[in-house]
Amino acid sequence: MVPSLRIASISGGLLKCNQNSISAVVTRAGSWWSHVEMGPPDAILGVTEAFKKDTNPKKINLGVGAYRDDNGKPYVLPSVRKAEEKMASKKMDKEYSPISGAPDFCKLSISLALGDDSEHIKNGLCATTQSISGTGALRIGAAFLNAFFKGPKDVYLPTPTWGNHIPIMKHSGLGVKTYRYYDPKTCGFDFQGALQDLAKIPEGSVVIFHACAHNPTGVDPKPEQWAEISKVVKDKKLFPFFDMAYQGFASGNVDKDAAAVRLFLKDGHEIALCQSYAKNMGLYGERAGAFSLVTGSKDEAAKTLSQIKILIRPMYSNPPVNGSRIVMEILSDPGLKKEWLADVKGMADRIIGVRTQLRDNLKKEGSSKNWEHITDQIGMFCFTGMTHDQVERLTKEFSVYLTKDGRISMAGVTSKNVEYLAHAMHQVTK
Ligand code: IK2
Repeated sequence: MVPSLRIASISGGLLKCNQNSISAVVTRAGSWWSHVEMGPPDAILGVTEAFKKDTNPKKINLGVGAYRDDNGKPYVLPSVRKAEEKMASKKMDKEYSPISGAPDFCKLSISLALGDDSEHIKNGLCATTQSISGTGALRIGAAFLNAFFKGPKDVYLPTPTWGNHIPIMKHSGLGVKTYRYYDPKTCGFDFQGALQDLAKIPEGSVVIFHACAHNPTGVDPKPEQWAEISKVVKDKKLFPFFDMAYQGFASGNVDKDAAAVRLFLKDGHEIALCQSYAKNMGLYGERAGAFSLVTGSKDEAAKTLSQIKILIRPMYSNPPVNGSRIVMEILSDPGLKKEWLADVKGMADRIIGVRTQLRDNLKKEGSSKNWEHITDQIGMFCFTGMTHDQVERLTKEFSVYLTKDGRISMAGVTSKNVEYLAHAMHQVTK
């Protein structure tokens, strides 16, 4: 009944209907969706939409965190190209993947995170599933917490945090609370504030950490600070949930960037872990990632994985195959893996290099402000400290696009646009 009513309303709006309620709705509104209001553009992806409409040849997009080469062009890693050539010659089928993805993909992913010599892996403590990139990993993790976590259903996030963390948690039915993280006075890590807030969290709660290259601030705890954080988390019996979207991208070294995760395991924590291959393999649109629980026993790992699969099945059934095949080609071939590690280091080094260039060019422009945080911060982003008004001027007067919080994606800065960017930043901040 209802579908035929809808067709009638579309083809002329003249309806004769015995169901008074439906008739009233259709007659009044003329359509099923006339009550739906326009939503705001996404805080990050909306920046790219605005950038595309700008006709200024000097325009720069520093909004979304997607790596660009020194010509400002999207970059496909040479190791990824090689993996794709190998895959093409194999003429693979397009069958469905298992619900939790290819078993080898899961094994290779958790090894990359925990290290090849991990005792946790050897002892079978990890429940790993492929996910729709890092976002999907977070969504699976949040769904699992909502279904099975015995403690409070609030998760604690750093302030600020990646813009999508809060909606993902809320969408999964969890509450969101925060702990201090960034200190605007120093443009650095508020270590004391974070420790104080973590110590006040109710026992048995979930706390989310960015494993490295914190987004949006580019501010990471130092190794000795992580050690103290781990201790507070242990004392307060908190459950640590790591989001590792940038392994390799911060320092250029995948082991160094996984140090916090590995330290927590060494300290005896059980953890949740989200991984993404968007940044470190440049597989943004392939949507390859992983979610893991590092549990207390082999039996727990098997049981939790069985429940994770039951949660995934109605969400998207099973993950896409192409991106995970690229990851498997690279991580399972020692020669290709070595080339990939060099590719990751190349990207991280270029970003570290343009940080110095931006800071130096601001000095050359005559800026008397302290821009040391540009080089102190790490990873894809620089949290510049610019105000909303300054960001607005940067966009309006100079066609430089960035998120309203003053975050710059350093990946969009090149040796060709860095002088123009420094000039624009100086003009709006002097
Ligand atoms: N977690 C964090 C902390 C992330 O930064 C991201 C990627 N964000 O990139 C877009 C931006 O901030 O400009 C993710 C998770 C999820 O990434 P993906 O789903 O692409 O793997």
